[in-house]
Amino acid sequence: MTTNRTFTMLKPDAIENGYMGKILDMIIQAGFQIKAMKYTKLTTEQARKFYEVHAERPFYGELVEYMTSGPIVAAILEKENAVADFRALIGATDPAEAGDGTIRQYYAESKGRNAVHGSDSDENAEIEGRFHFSANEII
Ligand code: IDP
Ligand code: MG
Repeated sequence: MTTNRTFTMLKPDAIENGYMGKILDMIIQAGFQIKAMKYTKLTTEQARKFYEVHAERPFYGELVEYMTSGPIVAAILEKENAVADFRALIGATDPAEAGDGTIRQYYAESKGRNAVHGSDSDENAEIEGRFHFSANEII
């Protein structure tokens, strides 16, 4: 069941810049079904935990600060081949390298403030979805 799901966040820059509706529309038009969704703001503790894997990277502090700087939209998405197809839809981490028609090409500001998160594996999709949603919040 979880193999066809991925997890996303519309990041603070995307919300701040008024792209929430446009990005959600691209996600829906690309065939993803929303299985859970919330508009929320991460605490420092949540952001540190979510990005724990990057704790040793030089940008970790900046990343945590950015991800707690404003509201986000968190969502679990379902589609065949969800993880890979969603990574294709969002494009490369750095918008300068993101392909034509990708969400990051259209809406990201920079490699750090890059508008949207997408899980990188089925396993992480499951972990990240559970981090943000309890079972009764998932449709
Ligand atoms: P991804 O979001 O494309 O999977 P990751 O390498 O997993 O990229 O990095 C997680 C997040 O950390 C990125 O989306 C971005 O917000 C931030 N980040 C990654 N590399 C840099 C960097 O070199 N400078 C600042 N922030 C970065
Ligand atoms: Mg990643």
